[in-house]
Amino acid sequence: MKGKKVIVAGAGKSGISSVGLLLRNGSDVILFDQNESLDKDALFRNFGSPERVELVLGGMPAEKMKEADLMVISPGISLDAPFVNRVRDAGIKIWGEIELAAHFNKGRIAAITGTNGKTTTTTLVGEIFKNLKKDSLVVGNIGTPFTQFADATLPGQLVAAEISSFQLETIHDFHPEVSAVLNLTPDHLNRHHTFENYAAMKMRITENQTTDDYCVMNYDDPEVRKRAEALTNVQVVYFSRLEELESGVFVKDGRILIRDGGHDTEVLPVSDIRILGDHNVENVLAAVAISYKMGVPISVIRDTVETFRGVEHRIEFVRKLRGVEYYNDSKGTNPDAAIKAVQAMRCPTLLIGGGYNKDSTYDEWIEAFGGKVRYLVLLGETAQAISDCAKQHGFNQVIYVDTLEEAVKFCAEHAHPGEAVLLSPACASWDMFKNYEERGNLFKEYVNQLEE
Ligand code: UMA
Repeated sequence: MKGKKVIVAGAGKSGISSVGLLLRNGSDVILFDQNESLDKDALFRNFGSPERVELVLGGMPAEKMKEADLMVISPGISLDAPFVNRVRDAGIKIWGEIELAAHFNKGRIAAITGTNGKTTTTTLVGEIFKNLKKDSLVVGNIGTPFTQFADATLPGQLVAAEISSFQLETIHDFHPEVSAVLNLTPDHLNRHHTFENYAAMKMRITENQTTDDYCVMNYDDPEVRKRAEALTNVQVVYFSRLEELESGVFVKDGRILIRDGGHDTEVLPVSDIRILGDHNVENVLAAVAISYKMGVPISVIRDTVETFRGVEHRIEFVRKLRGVEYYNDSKGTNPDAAIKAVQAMRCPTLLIGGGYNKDSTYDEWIEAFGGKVRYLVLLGETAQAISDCAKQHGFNQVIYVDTLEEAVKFCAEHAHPGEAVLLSPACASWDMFKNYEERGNLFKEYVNQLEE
């Protein structure tokens, strides 16, 4: 990278972190973002050598392209964007932020993808790694760009990486030692157009793996299994919540077992897992399989799983007020994730949903209400579409609100003791918020402001 000129597209977390890595390693950077109203001074404050960064906002001039050797693209930018096509046509290589990180990485990567459960599984794997080696890293879509640390990694250092379909679109040599595909259901169809494209993008996580490597796959998910059966370049390790496997990680008589080379080892009873719901049992099974194949001793895996309490914004208990429990599931950014949350509720629930439009369908989510949802309180771009869908399924208790604060107030006024209020939007947050974290944090703030 020394002496190269690199365009970094997108000045969000990934872009800023990529610029940092490139500067540390001797490149000059053109930082490009289509948003003309970004605060230039604030952006430059992120960089140690700002004189080696040129900021271009709005449009990408042709002469800038001529100067560049490479473009590093942020995951939020679609490869269909017109400026990306022009860069490609100009013969400039395009790497994703993960590919740039992989180029510098010396650590041992466990890379986790799938539609849902990525963050929980990556967090748990990261905790397991940290309990074995303090210098282990947790990076990727989870919120800490890999490029922040990649060039400082040491041989053998353990890296737990959450990897999204957006990030996999622009890998070339990214090569995890253990990969995992947790599940596959439709998501991000506005970006990937079809489920087949989306699933194919997720499967790219195995693209550079070899028969010395492992891919941890969900045996119970037909879409994953079908694709696992077609894999020849890597050793597949299955996990299953429902079936006893010939080899892999599975539940038998309420206990989690690892079966390897015909030998069974008990990890722990399912009843010792502290995170709610069947989907979380699956996340634990995956994390056990991943850590085991990365060589972590079972005692370390067991001790970590026993004490793991889950992640923020994922069916997160916020507060109990006048007998009503409030849960923040802002990370429920697609119908499948939201189904898991509503299924995990054990009492009548006032559900807050709606948000950015990803062309999802909401039928299965509404069907999963199963008589448990008393009110569906809707906000954001998708409110009308969700309401229409709910009514088609005979669910009429729909309320529209303009703000999240209004949604919380409505629920606080209408919930009875013994009921729950759940923010689980089934949609991304980008229509009204910066990200799901901001949405979840605001929800918690409004809930905590409710008076006793
Ligand atoms: N931008 C453009 N043109 C575009 C789109 C965006 O110029 O067409 C610019 C925006 O003006 C903005 C910047 O790009 O300034 C934002 O870049 P980004 O959207 O790639 O966001 P980052 O802040 O870099 O965050 C990204 C991930 N975001 C997305 O994939 C949309 C974060 O995942 C990730 O945590 C972070 O990198 C660190 O790796 C978030 C996410 O929602 C959590 N991911 C999706 C999901 O989980 O479903 C995939």
